[in-house]
Amino acid sequence: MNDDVVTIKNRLGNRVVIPAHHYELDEVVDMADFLGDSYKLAVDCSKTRAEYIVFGGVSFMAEGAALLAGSDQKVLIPDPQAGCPMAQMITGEGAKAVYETLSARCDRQIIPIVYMNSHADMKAFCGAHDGTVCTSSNASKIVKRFLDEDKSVFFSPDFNLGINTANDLGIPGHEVVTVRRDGTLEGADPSSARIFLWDGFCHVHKTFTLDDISRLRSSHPDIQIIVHPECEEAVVTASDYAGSTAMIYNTVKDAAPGTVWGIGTEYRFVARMANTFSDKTIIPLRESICHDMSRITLEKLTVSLASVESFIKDKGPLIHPVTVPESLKKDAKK
Ligand code: CIZ
Ligand code: SF4
Repeated sequence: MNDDVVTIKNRLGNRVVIPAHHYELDEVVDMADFLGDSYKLAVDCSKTRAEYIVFGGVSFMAEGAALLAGSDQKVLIPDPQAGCPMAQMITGEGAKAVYETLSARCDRQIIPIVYMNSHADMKAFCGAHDGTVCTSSNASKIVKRFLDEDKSVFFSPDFNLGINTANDLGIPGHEVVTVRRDGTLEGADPSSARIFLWDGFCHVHKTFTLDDISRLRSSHPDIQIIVHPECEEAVVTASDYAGSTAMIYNTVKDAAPGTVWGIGTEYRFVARMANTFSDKTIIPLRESICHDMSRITLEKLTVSLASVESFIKDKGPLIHPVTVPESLKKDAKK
């Protein structure tokens, strides 16, 4: 099967690229032209001139590539069912209704900020309402910028990234409102609140617990704990560091040989780091897997690549094209 992907890729040459997210199966990562977190993949895809981008990742990431792709480029996802449950916890339409309700109750202008892990309709909603898209590495900087302008912020979809960002910025709890997915509000008085947090979550990162950290700290007294800010507030607080996938990777890469790391993010990524950085001891907080990422298999990748060849040859169907409606593109790109 490996040969199949390699053979087809060789025939297609630089007409095709395969980007893959760090959380993908090894068999997909092994075939990738470039690897990264969602932000790096979006940037790298925007630079490629390949006509066909066969995406190893979940649908919002492939959509991001389609958003930035040129009119002569096509993005394919080997399994369109590979979605991110967190990104699906809010829609552009739902967010607009909530935003209008909140705006009517808040004394300040509210700026919507959406995490990269979201669909194009959410990005378009933010773009159309003076808002923006953030990553886990620049969330604090972006939220701060708007707070400094005396605006309030509606942050979605990830509650944990939002509350961890609020903590980073020292925003007191009495200025934070949680917006439940059923529309109810909890916490601060909405009229004076500075930050409204949608209560979406990533089940992969939410799984890590304080017990996981205590267990590792007692068995490895020198351990340093590093987690992704999609983890629970208490877990982030009890860790030594928190940061994006890229930050976790670089911190461990640059650490001294012999150091011991407990890592709270997707298991396959942690297991690969343990292999790559074998001069350090790398232990997952627990084996938490993103099953949506697992939907992209070598077999499906091969089928997608083969469909590119048959499309070029005799206009066979592409398996599976990812497009963003023209009506969303302009606002989402903002
Ligand atoms: O949880 C995820 O899916 C992450 C951290 C994605 C990414 O690369 O930003
Ligand atoms: Fe979504 Fe979490 Fe999977 Fe990332 S790890 S794609 S946020 S479910």
